[in-house]
Amino acid sequence: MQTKTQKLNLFKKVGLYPVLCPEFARERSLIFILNEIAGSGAEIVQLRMKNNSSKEFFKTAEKFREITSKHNILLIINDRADIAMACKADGVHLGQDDLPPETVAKFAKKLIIGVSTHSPEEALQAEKNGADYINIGPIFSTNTKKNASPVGIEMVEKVKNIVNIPFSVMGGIKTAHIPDLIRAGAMRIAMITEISEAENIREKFSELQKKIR
Ligand code: 3NM
Repeated sequence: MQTKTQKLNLFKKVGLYPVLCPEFARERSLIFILNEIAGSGAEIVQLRMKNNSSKEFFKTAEKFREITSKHNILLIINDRADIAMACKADGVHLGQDDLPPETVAKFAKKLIIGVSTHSPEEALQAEKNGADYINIGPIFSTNTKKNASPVGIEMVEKVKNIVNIPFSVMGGIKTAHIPDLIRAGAMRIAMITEISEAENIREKFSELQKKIR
């Protein structure tokens, strides 16, 4: 079992950050997609299940833990610190309406805590409240998260100058956006549909990894 510091060191090295949800999988199972990216050298994966029961979420999380452990992949659970702890994940990713990071940090001492942020103010607040990393987004408009306005690449430049914790970027990011995002200072690029809805997931994953590294 790794310490939180060891997990955070691995997190800092992450380039591509795939997020898997059943709704954006083109009818393929999440386990199939996870195996595809695990075989392509994934370093991290986030499991996001917004429309399933707690039991279904937990059962899938347990399977994810088994596979990610075999491949030394960091496992982050979306929204649910309880499920993250129950399946022995490496971290939890919290939205603005989930438990606050400072609360989760009190009872989940070994979890990496990520927080979704949508403005410089939220980014600063998340850092102050004990987030280990933040996500900045949505960078571009996306059908995956329809009710949020895009913040643009300018937000990356702003936030990177004011926070000291690592950050990822997400939202509407496609392969062609990567060079501009890297130029703006983004080192960790999170994606749902560009990866999970790709015809050939392994091929897409390798292409993205090459662009990021
Ligand atoms: N959260 P895609 S953007 C789930 O900015 C989610 O907090 C975001 O999906 C945020 O890569 C987003 O398919 C959708 O656009 C990301």
